[in-house]
Amino acid sequence: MTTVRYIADSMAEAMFAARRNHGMDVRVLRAGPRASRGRRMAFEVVVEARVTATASRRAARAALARAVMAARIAAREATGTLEAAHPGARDAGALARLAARLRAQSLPEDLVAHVIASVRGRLDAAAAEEMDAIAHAAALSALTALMPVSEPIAPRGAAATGRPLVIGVAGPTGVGKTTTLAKLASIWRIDRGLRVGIIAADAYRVGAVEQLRTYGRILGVAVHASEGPSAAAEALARMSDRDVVLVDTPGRGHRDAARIGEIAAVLRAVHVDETLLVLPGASSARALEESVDAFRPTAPTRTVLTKLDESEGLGALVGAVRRSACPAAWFTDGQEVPDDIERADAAEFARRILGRGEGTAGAA
Ligand SMILES: Nc1nc2c(ncn2[C@@H]2O[C@H](COP(=O)(O)OP(=O)(O)O)[C@@H](O)[C@H]2O)c(=O)[nH]1
Ligand SMILES: [Mg+2]
Repeated sequence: MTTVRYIADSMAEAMFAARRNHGMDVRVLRAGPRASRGRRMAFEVVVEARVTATASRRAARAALARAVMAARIAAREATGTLEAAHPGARDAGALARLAARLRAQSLPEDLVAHVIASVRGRLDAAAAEEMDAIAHAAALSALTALMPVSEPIAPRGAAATGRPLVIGVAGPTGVGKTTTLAKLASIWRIDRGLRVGIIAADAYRVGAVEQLRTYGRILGVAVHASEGPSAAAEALARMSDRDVVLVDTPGRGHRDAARIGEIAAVLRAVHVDETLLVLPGASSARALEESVDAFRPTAPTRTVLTKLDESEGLGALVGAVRRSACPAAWFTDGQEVPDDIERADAAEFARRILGRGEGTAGAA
């Protein structure tokens, strides 16, 4: 058996490095303080080195990044071509193929009409052989403009503000709330060195608190469980020295108005600065709309779009985000903590809807 040793100034850092390279369920053979070298205390984690998919995933990501760059250049060139083009015939074929692609991606019908109208205006001026490329570029810019996005939240630290930034996470069951919270906690704790706290509010489901405590242990982040609004407020009071406190809430069925009211009461009790509404890609347009409406009492300020890797109908999310009136702040596209999260990018989302390949030609 091959083993790998991680040595760091803190247990959390050593464990984090090990999990980052070997995955969340790596076998830990030894973890603890290390005979001190000089005056500094060190910690070590020894894990079993199995062949993991991490390297190939990195390679795939790099390839994806190159493909995105190529698409970006192609789109820019297509736009340039359009500007230089002379008036010509309209191409119903390119528009029909584009509309079919958008419908296949569950973009709401009114938004399909909007995109097609914008594209038609630009095709009027295009030559026949470049219709699809120009339709693709025009659709890309029309779709990009339809998706509201915001900068991700960047906590400034309690020293600057005198209190923790409090961020609630709400949404239906199983959409990725707890996973997303762990990704954010990890980024802020490990990458930015902030003091992070987690409150597991109303975590009635067996295992829900345990899931958070596991992340808490790995990240060196305190996790307090609480039941009801006043207990949540007490938990927050115990974390007043933190830079940022994340409040996890249990999922509720979107028809469960009473329970959603309880979640809203908890979030009010801790005076949240922001509430993230988590919406999954792998969900129907109808279910997403119902969730957006049902969770309005929790007063969300931004959306997080999860499970983009599992969805074939991303257009439905454009409709849902617009309906919520809360811009998207992050996208997630996998289960891996903390890797599979990125800042929301409207152009990137439009590209995912249209497909990254050869334009709209083969898309229907
Ligand atoms: N494929 C994929 N799975 C995810 C993503 N985010 C979370 N999950 C998985 O979805 C399941 C439910 O996640 P969890 O965070 O417990 O959802 P919660 O009930 O909303 O807190 C877990 O198996 C996660 O690993 C994502 O972006 N992509
Ligand atoms: Mg959860």
